[in-house]
Amino acid sequence: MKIITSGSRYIDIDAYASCIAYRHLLALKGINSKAVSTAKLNESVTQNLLDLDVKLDKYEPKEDDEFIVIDVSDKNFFDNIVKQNKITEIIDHHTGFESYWNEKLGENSKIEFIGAAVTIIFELYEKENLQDKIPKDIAYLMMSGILDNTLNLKAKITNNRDVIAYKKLEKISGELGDYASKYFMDCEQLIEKDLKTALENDTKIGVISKRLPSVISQLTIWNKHNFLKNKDLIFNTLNKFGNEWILNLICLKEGKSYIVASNNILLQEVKDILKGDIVEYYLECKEVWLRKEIIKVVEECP
Ligand SMILES: [Mn+2]
Repeated sequence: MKIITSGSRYIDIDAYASCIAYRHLLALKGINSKAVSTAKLNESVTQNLLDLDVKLDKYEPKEDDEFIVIDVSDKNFFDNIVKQNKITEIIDHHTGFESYWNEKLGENSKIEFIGAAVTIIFELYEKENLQDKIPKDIAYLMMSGILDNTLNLKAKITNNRDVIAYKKLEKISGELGDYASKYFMDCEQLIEKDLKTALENDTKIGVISKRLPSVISQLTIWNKHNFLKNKDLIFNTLNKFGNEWILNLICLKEGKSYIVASNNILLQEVKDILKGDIVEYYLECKEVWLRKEIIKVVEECP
C-alpha cells in the first residue's frame, strides 16, 4: 500500500491538504493509497475543515508499505511510521535536502521553494488534466493550505504559481472571493481558545542554523493585541522547550511579524538581521516574515 504522510510532531493545513489531495489524485489514476498522520494537527486545520467529508485514513502497518512524504524533506522530521528505505516519493517546498533526494529518487523528488506544497499537488493534477475532478471539499482544503503557508498570498515566499493555483481552486470551489477572511478568522478563534496549546503545537525543535536557537515557534494571527499582552504565558510555555528560543508572531491585519526572544541578546541579534524596532519586550518588524524565510535569510548572512 502507498502511504502518504508528512511530519512527526505536528502537521499544518498545507501538509494535511496535500496528503488528502494527493490520495484523491492517485485514486483518479487508479492507484490505491492512504493519507495518514500520527502527528498532532495544529490550529491551521480548523474545525470547519475537520468537519468536511474528506478525512485522513486509519493506519495499519503492512510489510509492503511504501511511503510518499509531503511538506517535509528533512528525515529528522518525518512521521514516525515512515521507513526511510521504503520512501518512493518526496514532495516539499523547504530547502536544504533537495540534492540528497534528487540523487536518491530522481524525478520522484519534487522539491521546489514555492509558497505551499499543495500548489505542487495542484500542478500535478493539471499535468494529468484532472483538475476539474477536484471535489469542492478538497478544493477548500487546498485553498486553506495555500492561504496559510503564504499568509494570504502576501509572504515574500509566495510564488506566482501559488497565486494561479489559488485562483483556479477558487473557481473549482465556487467561492466568490471572501474565503480568505473566513478562513483566517476561524484560525484566530481556535488560537484564542487555547494559546498555550497553539504555541506548543507550532514550535519546531531541531538545530537548523548555528546562528538561530534550536527552538523556533510561530503563530499566525489576525490582530496582535490579544497576544502580546500574554508575556508570562508566552515565556512560561516556550521556556519548557529550552533556554533559547524565538517566537515569530505573524499579524496579518498589521502585515508585520513580531519577534519575541528568550533573552535580550538574542532579540538584538535577530534585530541586526531582520531590522525593525524593539518595543517593550519584542521586535516589531517592518514586514511579514515566515519561519522558513527567517532561516533562509540568516543562512545567507555572511
Ligand atoms: Mn508547507
